[in-house]
Amino acid sequence: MDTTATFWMPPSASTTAGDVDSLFYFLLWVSVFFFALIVGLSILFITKWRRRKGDTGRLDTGPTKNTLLEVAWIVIPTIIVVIIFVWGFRGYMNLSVIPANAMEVKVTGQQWFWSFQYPEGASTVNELVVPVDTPVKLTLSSQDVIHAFYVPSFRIKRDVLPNRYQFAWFEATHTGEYDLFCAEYCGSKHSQMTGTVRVLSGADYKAWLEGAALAGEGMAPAEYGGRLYESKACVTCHSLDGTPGNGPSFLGVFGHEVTLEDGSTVIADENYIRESILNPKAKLVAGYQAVMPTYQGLLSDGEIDALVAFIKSVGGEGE
Ligand code: HEC
Ligand SMILES: [Cu+2]
Repeated sequence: MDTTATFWMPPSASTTAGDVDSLFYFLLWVSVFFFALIVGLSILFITKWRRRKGDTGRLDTGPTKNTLLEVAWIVIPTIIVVIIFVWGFRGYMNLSVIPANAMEVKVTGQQWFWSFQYPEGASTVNELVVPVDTPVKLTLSSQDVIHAFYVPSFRIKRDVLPNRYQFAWFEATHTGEYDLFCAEYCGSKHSQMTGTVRVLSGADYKAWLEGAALAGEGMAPAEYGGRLYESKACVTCHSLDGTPGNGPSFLGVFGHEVTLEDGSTVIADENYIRESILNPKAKLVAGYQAVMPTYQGLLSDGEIDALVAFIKSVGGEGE
């Protein structure tokens, strides 16, 4: 199997993709064949037996019964439909029955990003990192509305619902980067709810896990915070240049007075920032909706410190 895209299909890079594709091509060519047959015969009959000049207007009597023909048009389509059913059902089972030795990744969808938690404790946002040639089980859930986890190159798509777990699995056959989409309209920034699946060799994956544990080491906290601002998707709602988005801009927030929904005010200090990240609904900024997801469990203390340092650095204190 090769990973190049075709006219009809994106690259195929999972163990189940080949089967999905062959069934698709079978359906496609069966449809093309019958389309050509039916339209071709229609055109032929229309021209051959059209009313000509001098016709009296009475219909000729044709054959009234042809048992062989009738049996053929019942039996042949039935066989084709049964083939499609069996083929499709086997493919469906294949996609639904998760191999027992699969490594497990927890996937969370929320407006408007994906987050991933790995068995070893690492976590990522909008980037799923997996080893090649290893079955991966995804346990999917949503923090808010219905999303859908869709990786075209693996031919998997699964609805992601609040209040219950959904499952999907895949085994990547090639290293590389593959697109990840949300395939269920989930609000104003649905189209930006995209990401990447990065498939690494076994050794690179181990190295990545170790690197993830050391992330931010040797970097100034504000610089590391700037990375997290992008990698943890704060960037989708908070600008740095003063433009309000779904959330207030970070420009000049730190050290200033913030008016809250109930009319009271607070000074945006370290504790306020920290609380805003872990428990966004505790103090709502006036004029904004409570759409910020909690990052409880998604960010370590070190990461929160870095984000606080970053927000401080964005035209903060008395600029
Ligand atoms: C889905 C959109 C969204 C995302 C993603 C998001 N926020 Fe927010 N954030 C908001 C909204 C809306 C508010 C204002 C309402 C509130 O206080 O909850 C807010 C408020 C805040 C505040 C208080 C700001 C102020 O002006 O008082 C901070 C600090 C903050 N967010 C930090 C973050 C950080 C750090 C991240 C990333 C780790 C992040 N947010 C991700 C939507 C978002
Ligand atoms: Cu979505």
